Amino acid sequence: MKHASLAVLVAVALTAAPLRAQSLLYRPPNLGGTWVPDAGVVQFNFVHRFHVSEGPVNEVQNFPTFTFATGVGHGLALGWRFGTNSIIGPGRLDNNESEWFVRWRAHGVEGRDGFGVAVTAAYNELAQSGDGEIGVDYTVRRLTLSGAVRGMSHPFREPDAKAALAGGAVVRLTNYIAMSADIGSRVSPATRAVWSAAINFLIPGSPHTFSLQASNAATSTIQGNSQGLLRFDGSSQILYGFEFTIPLHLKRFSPWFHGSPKPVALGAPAGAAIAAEVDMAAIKFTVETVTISAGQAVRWTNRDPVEHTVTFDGAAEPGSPVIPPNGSYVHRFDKPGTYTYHCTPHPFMKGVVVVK
Ligand SMILES: [Cu+2]
Repeated sequence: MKHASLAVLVAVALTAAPLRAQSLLYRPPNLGGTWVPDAGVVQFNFVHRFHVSEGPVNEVQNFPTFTFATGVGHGLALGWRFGTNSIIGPGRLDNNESEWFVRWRAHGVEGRDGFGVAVTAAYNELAQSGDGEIGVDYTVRRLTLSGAVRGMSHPFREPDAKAALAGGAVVRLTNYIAMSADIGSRVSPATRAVWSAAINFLIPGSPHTFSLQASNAATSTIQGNSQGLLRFDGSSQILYGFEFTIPLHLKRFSPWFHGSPKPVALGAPAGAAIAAEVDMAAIKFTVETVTISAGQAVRWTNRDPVEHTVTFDGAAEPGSPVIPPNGSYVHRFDKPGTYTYHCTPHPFMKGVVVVK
């Protein structure tokens, strides 16, 4: 039963309706990009970078940054980033960096050819700084070019406002794999420039993207992305790590709050007797093989919180539309034969109808 619930959870997490979502295939690591989640979507991105300090201790130093953002419609997003081991803080005792932001996508759609423009206003609590970014990108087929202009009222707790510039590119080698890199710097005073390079993946059949990256930037905030991390001897500190992006479609959690949905009956027995029942539960057809006579019908009932289909291999029979949770589907078989079928969203779900 434990395994069944786990299978359901995994399937719920992986069966997102639209795959269009904030994606590392359109954004190099240290650029905010122009993405804004759709209304009703909570975006959770997790960047984790680390380095191993030089001997004798060889301690791993971690630099995680969490991003939460939600779309509120009209191209607007509200978000919060939280990073630790920030280089903005006054010392090792106070180095948790928190940045609140509002982003408005003024133009364009992520992943579509053409220009995208987003304006971000932020407040960095650690630096006590009002920050802003204008992000622009241009996508043409497999290439996305990105740029950003940033302003910070108190960068790294300094008294005077300063600007930073950054630019980068993503090249999509396939629909699932991309390479990306960027470079950025504060305009003045001359501080260590920031850079990153990454290989980015879209996880097939999911809305999740993942990247493996190297960079000299610590936290992934407007300020953190504007200045490189230095070693004690003044040389650049290279960090390695990954980013994982998770869009959560709130609509998918509605069964938690609304009880079981109303039964929906699809298909029709067309005057035939229902000779076999097959439940869909725990992402499986609970009866693998049913045997009926020609002219009889089978009824499938979805007991899962996710959608399924009954799709015949080689389109031997028409097959069902999407069967919602608590929905059922009836189909009558007129010709003897062995009909193998599967579920389109979960191709590992398989069953057989033998008609004598
Ligand atoms: Cu399914």
